Amino acid sequence: MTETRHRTGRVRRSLGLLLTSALTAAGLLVTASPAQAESTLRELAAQKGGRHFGTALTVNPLNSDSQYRSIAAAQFSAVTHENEMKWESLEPQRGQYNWAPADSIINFAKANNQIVRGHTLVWHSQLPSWLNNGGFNGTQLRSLMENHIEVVAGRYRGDLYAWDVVNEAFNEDGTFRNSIWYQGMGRNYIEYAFRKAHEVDPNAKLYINDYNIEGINAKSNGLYNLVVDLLNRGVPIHGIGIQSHLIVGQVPSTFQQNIQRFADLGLDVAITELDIRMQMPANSAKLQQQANDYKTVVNACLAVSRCIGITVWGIDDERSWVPYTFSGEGAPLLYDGQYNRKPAWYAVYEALGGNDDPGGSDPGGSDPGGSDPGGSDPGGSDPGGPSGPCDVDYVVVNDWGNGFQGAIYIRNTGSSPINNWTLQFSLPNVYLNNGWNGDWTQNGSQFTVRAPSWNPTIQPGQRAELGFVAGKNGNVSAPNQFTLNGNVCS
Ligand code: 9MR
Repeated sequence: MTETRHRTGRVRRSLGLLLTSALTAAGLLVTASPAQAESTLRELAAQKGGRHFGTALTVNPLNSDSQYRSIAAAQFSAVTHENEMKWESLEPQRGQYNWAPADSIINFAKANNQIVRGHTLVWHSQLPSWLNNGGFNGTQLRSLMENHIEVVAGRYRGDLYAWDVVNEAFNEDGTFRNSIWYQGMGRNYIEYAFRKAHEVDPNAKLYINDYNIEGINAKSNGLYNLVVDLLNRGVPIHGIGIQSHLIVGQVPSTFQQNIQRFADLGLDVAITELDIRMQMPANSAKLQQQANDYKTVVNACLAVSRCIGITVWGIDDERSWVPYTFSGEGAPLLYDGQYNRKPAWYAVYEALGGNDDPGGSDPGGSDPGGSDPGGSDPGGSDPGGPSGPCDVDYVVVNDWGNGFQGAIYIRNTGSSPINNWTLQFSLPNVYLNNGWNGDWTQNGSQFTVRAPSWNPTIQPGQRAELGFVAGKNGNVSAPNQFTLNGNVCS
């Protein structure tokens, strides 16, 4: 279940024209590419002070979809059950427990050396109807809650790194949510829950978790005041879970400062449910903004030593909760519905310190990026021209026979910014369907990509990442040559 570690379908331009052509003609391009290690997100996060990079999993694709499983294992070092550990999932009828779905995710995590965040013990939502509609009084609710913690945290004692003991206890204005727990016990339910969880699983890190607490605002202030009070009274609370269900272009400017103020209380902070949604349809500008937003969030966490990890709320856009909940919104995650890496994936990769060019795909059960549209050398015309301060990598991300997805990385290897660039190359037998992170045009086999207006400059040492989807008519080879503003790139 380990990820293939070479870059499939990747052409390193610096292999040289002759060698590339010869290998391409021989159909050996993929196997002849130097096998280079590509860091995974989990490895990179571990190198950043032992942080985790996690995801939420659901049992259905996990048990039926080998590509989902493969990415889950390869890229992530922490796992949260998206729904399987919630009270209604575990105890749908009073006293009748359904452990199998939760267990299978735990077993997957163990097999893949992943930590598990337990989600969640005490919440107002996804409660079984026997509990919601049971008409219980405060004393009964306390005993039901403490019994639930005993049974569930007891069963998984030693398996979990952390528990979200209490989830979503606050209203937006910083007052306590009027949940059945609050109605029955007032704010004391929070203290009771933490004390019981600590008694049952003394080694687990105990978190309070919430959304819309990313920036400094009324809600995060309410949480802050509660936590100060709990700490003053010796309640065993160890961490703040900042869910981070965000909207493209709206990462709060005080995110890092807010993480820091909780860390300064001596608590761990984790980003527990990160996703960044957008109005559909997605386009390249939104995807680029989303990539920048992911980078901002990762950087905010990395800047605070007690921000110990980041979990994204799912693997791919198609299986995300977002489109089912916010009408007209979607595409919030790092992979699209076909498990292609999005610009956000690369942004996270770079923010975590990845500096070897990653390949274009995560090989799944069957390697989707394993076939290169090789074939005969197209013998593209050589436009000549001076060589420029640029290095271009061309990657076949995915090839499905009559079409493929490609990525092109343009690195500025010079010492001054490259503004308003134009990239040109020849790609016979290909017809463009869609290109992103630039304005793409095709004239016969000649392709031109102009810098997008929202991101016209490549700074020295930085790179621009372009993507495209194209149909093909016959054999397709990697372009022989790229020019940037008329200069030939290496
Ligand atoms: O992603 C979960 C979705 O599948 C469920 O239908 C939903 C039900 O409330 O819960 C979602 O997960 C939530 C998480 O447990 C707590 N924070 C907000 C998450 C998104 O709603």
